[in-house]
Amino acid sequence: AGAAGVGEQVKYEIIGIDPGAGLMKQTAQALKDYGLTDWKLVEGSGAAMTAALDKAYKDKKPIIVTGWTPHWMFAKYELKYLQDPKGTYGKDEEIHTVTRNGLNQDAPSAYALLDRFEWTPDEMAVVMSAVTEGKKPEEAAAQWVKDNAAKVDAWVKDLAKEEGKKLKLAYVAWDSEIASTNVVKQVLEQRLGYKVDLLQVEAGPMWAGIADGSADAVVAAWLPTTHKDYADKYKGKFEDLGANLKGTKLGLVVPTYMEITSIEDLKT
Ligand code: PBE
Repeated sequence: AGAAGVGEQVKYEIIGIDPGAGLMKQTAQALKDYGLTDWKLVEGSGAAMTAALDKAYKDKKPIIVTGWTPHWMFAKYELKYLQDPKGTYGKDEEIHTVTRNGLNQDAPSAYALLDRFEWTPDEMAVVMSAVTEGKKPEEAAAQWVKDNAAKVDAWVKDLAKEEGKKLKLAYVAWDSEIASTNVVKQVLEQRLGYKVDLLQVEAGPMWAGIADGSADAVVAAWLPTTHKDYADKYKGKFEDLGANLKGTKLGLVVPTYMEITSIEDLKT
């Protein structure tokens, strides 16, 4: 059996995530670009997507999900990205740190730490895996900070403590961002004395919060493509501190036991 029938096997459904995610917009665009008019993108959440994947995988059933790297699912399951010959999912994507305007004046040490915060997909994977295995995100992040003291030392070098000062970090409950946001919170609290609140929101409110100043910073901005609409909408109302992680990827993901290799194979 080849590609034929894959649509019927999965009921012409692609398992998506939260509707505000850039990945959802890109996938809606992919359905257009590849002429997949019969297909439906199912809205849900990151957690619902991985639950559906887990269930299908255990039964060796076909499934197509929207996926991204870094993500623990690539370590837990044997998966592959479907090729994207039309380039709908962009390339050279990075995760950026973005702050509200004026944070530099109001919380200079936090701002400097946020500017220096940068890590690798492998480092993020350590935190993500611990969370998947049942650790609380806060504990997993605290453990990582403890185990990577030298790296953290460099991030906070020569920065003054700002004991008791409050800071709000907004994020979306994507597994990658749960990891990064919790690590930054731990560093701000343990090393710089801040009192950090985490605001878990959808992608739209996350960007709106930075633009209107109700949130101080996010380490969850995927640029230049995935969150382009948000970045364009709030241009001038936030500060982009650059990449905190490089080596990302987005697209349609399937278990390797499925024979299809390209998004084009869905059009049969
Ligand atoms: N993601 C994970 C997000 C950014 C981080 C790829 C699901 C998005 O699509 O907006």
